[in-house]
Amino acid sequence: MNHGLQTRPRLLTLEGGEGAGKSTVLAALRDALLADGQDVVCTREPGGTPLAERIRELLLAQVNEPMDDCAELLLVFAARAQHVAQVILPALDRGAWVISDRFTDSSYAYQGAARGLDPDFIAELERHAVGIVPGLTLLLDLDVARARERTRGRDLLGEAVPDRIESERDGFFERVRAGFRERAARDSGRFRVLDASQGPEQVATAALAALADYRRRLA
Ligand code: Z5A
Repeated sequence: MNHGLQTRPRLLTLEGGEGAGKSTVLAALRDALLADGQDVVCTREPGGTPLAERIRELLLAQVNEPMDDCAELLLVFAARAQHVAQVILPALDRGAWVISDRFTDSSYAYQGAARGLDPDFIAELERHAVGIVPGLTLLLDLDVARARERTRGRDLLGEAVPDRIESERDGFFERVRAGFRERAARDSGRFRVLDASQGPEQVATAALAALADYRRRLA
């Protein structure tokens, strides 16, 4: 499945639909690694560098012009190429752990499974513009109705206004979820699927157990 790609064991990624709790889990993983004296870099996609964050703004802005699906895919990969070159590879090369809130699996799920773009084309971009895969990916799996409840609660608190992608219909997010689950099933050595419908503490405990198990296997 990883033809032409290099697995980087210290690259950890969090994946899942909106509101699955990735940011919450990322903080728990970071704290555990820091407590163990490790060098840790936390980052996110789309974004992670000033230029890539500007591409993120383009991707998420609600503007009065529909974004072409292929333009969306290429923007996501432009941001990722910059992120990998400027942040991820330098950190990995000095021996740090990198935890990224989303990475290439999101492109297969959102632009591939949900938008319907050719996964072989995505794989081609991955080979040329990214070149690496994480050693461990935690998929926070949550049904769409529950994810909606969580993000609606946050929006009502005035913390956020739905962006261009969040404004998609439920069918889109069902396809995103199915896309992630299919990738996890096909690459079970790299993925750990966590039940994200549990409370934050239980999800964090499961994520920490997955990390501890992974580190034991690496040692
Ligand atoms: N995108 C793409 O299309 N292609 C790509 O290649 C990439 C991305 C990389 C921005 O990503 C968008 O870019 C995203 C996919 C697309 N669009 N969507 N949808 P993002 O990661 O910035 O956006 P997001 O996934 O929507 O972020 P999020 O809503 O913040 O999700 P989260 O980080 O997984 O959740 P959270 O912030 O930790 O928690 C959300 C809320 O739920 C918050 O109020 C928490 O307090 C609460 N929460 C968290 N965990 C729990 C549990 N366990 N129980 C109850 N409540 C909880």
